[in-house]
Amino acid sequence: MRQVPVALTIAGSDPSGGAGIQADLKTFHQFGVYGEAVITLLTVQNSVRVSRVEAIPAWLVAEQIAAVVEDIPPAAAKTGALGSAEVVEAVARAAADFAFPLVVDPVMGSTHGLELLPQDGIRAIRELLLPKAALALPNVPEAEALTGMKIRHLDDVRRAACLVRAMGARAVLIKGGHLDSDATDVLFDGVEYREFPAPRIATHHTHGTGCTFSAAITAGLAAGFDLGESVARAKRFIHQAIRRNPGLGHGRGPVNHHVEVT
Ligand code: PXL
Repeated sequence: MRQVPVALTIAGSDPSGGAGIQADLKTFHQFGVYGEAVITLLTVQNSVRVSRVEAIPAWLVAEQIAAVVEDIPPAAAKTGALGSAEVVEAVARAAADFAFPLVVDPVMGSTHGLELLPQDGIRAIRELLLPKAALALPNVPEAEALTGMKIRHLDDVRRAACLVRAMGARAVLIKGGHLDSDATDVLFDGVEYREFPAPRIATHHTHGTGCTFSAAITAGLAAGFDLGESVARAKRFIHQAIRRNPGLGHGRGPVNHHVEVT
């Protein structure tokens, strides 16, 4: 019998510790989950700027995944920034053999605007990776890039969730953080729409919010919670993590990965 749930992140490095694999591992740990991390790209960044993105070759990403999965297979995995169409393709190929759910966070740009995935990578996500996803969780700009539609209201969000699900993801959660209204997320599993509302918090310390949220969902799945419960727990966690941000950095600082999991 396993003593501890295991989760894997396949994502980029943020040396400032707020986003990417660093955020994922801290979140896994806070949820009582043992974390594994396959690195897909390196960024040079702090809370003020992202000045460089260096991709890791696809074969090296594939070798890392194979090594950890053969030895300590996770109970759930997530993807974050993948950096190139070739890496997306390598991850999709590996995922064909995954015996555990894959959460796909289709990261396209950093909070500061620097590109973390080129156009052909977006197409590869749509065509190769979404069909392998137990859950895809785009934010509004990412959902717009995937579907080609303009999203303004909650009605648009529901329609976009349906369209992204038609691309092959078993469930879709569109994050409302970029909407003008409150930060309502919409989950569509093919049967029903479920809304996860949250009041907007007035702060610019939101660096790594998406990574932390998807890692929290992945940790919940790894620990055996169902999808709805995993999303609800993750939503409570990220809301508190933003609200109680530690105020670090001279720019857009990180959220608080130490808040209680409830
Ligand atoms: O939040 C998107 C994201 C994902 N991965 C890495 C990042 C960022 C945003 O800055 O740096 C490595």
